[in-house]
Amino acid sequence: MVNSESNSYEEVAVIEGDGIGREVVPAAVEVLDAVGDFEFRTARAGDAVRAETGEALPQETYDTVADADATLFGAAGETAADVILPLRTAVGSFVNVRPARAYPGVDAVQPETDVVFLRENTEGVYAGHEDRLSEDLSTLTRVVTTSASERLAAFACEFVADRGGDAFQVVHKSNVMRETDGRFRDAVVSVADDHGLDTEEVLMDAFATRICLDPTQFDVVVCPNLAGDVLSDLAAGLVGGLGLLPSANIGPDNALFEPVHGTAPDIAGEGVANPSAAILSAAMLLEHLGYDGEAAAVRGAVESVLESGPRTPDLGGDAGTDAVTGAVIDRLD
Ligand code: GGG
Repeated sequence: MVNSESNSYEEVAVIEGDGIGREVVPAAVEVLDAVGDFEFRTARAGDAVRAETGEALPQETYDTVADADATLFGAAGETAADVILPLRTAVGSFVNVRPARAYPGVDAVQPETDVVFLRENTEGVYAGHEDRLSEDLSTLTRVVTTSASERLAAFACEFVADRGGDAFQVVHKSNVMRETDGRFRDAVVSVADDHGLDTEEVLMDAFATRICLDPTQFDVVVCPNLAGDVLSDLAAGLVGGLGLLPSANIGPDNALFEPVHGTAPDIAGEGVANPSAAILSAAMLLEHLGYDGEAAAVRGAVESVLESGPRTPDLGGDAGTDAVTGAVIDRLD
């Protein structure tokens, strides 16, 4: 794929990370290779690199990601905080887009689920201000700024408008965290008002119940950082598991794509990890780079395989990662 500005192949940084990241990322790269020509730049991060070098995220990897047109990342285990958070910073990401949808043919607790979480990606409890104050006491400072909340809300308004919508839900817990979530809610609602969009406020605990009972109430859901992480994993449970959820960490000029799942140490190395979330993340990468046709072809192929192709054990099948990936490639239009 040729970058129109530099007139060279798009550079995609590839970081497998740990555990099943080493199985599902190569699968997604195979699919990208099947739909176009990319300049892949492989880089290392995670538990294994830290064990070898003492550093979970070498500077070289950070630079590779910052310089690439986009990045495909797998998963990090114990070192997640030392890898994922700086990688999101490397691409300047302020929002993590996490679509959770049920697919025909996949056994889902809630087959009508089709929700996109827009997760604030820079602050909240993820800001990293933790302290051990004594043998008995540790604390965590939760950071919420009006500017980050407004930036997320502006993205949400554009995202909703692009989908032809006129409203979104705002999840928070401002009845308890009055200052932080109150600030988040006020900023998001005010930006939506300025854009002429309606918002429905939903307390995050109530949201957890409501989405389990009837996910059709929700479409685009704007969340603080940790709530977005937890609630999207909950939604994964409604649609058939974490093997199905892709994500995009979007920044102003760069982006990083990763399956929502982690390293899955219980099945790592067995060749049975579901590659769908990583391949769907690659589809989001293609769309982000402007290759809408290729993105649609990849999504269509994944959907077709989920409906009537080989499936990995998490979806009740006995196929391996390679068989599912091969079937996706065979079904690309
Ligand atoms: N694929 C990303 C990954 O490693 N997920 C595990 C995890 O701990 N994620 C935390 C987060 O997304 O903030």
